Amino acid sequence: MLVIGVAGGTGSGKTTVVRKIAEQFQEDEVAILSQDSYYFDNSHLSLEERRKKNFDHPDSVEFGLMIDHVKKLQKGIPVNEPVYSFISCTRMEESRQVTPKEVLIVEGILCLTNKALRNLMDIKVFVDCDSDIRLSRVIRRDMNERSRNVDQVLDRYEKTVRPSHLQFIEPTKRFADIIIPQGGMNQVAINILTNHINHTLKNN
Ligand code: UZR
Ligand code: MG
Repeated sequence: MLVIGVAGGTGSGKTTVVRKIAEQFQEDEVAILSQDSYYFDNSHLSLEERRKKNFDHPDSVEFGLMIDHVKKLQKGIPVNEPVYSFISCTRMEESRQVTPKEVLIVEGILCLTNKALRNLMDIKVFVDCDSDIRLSRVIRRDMNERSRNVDQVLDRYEKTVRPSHLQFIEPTKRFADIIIPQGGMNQVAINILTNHINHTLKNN
């Protein structure tokens, strides 16, 4: 199995890059694990306390479980990826079964911050994007999909998202094999990556 890690700031276009790569393959060839699913369940806290948490800090993610799941998939064992709600900031009762495929894409803002997880990756990708574009995307997305208002989004951006990006996420660019500028819009980079994956699959 080929493990590809895709990191980059919030709103950089990671999800789009991953979707565009996955579209180039058959459904039975590519599995995806999202770091967003592995946020710790904070249901013991009140909603207000949960919303105040720094979700851009590596400690907010249950990397132990994520690593365990990647290792299991590498051994050919299916796993149950948690389902996380960005609205309640808790883990849902249900989970999503992920079965091992030839390619596993691990995606998320902090997925290159953890050394043990990095070591499981064959290809490390960092999706790069100017912070003004990321912020404008995040404002739209969080208002549309994560039931926030503009003040809540900007407040969080100033207090946690931006400082944590600079402290934890941006520095992981140095671990990347490939840096993709202009994220999901960069069809050339997506093609190069897709060709490389195809080539590797054929030669295995
Ligand atoms: P992507 N996040 C939330 O907003 N709420 C949560 O309960 C958990 C995470 C945000 C997080 C981060 N912080 O920037 C973003 N904020 O999800 C990462 N704001 O998601 O990779 O899809 O951008
Ligand atoms: Mg995303």
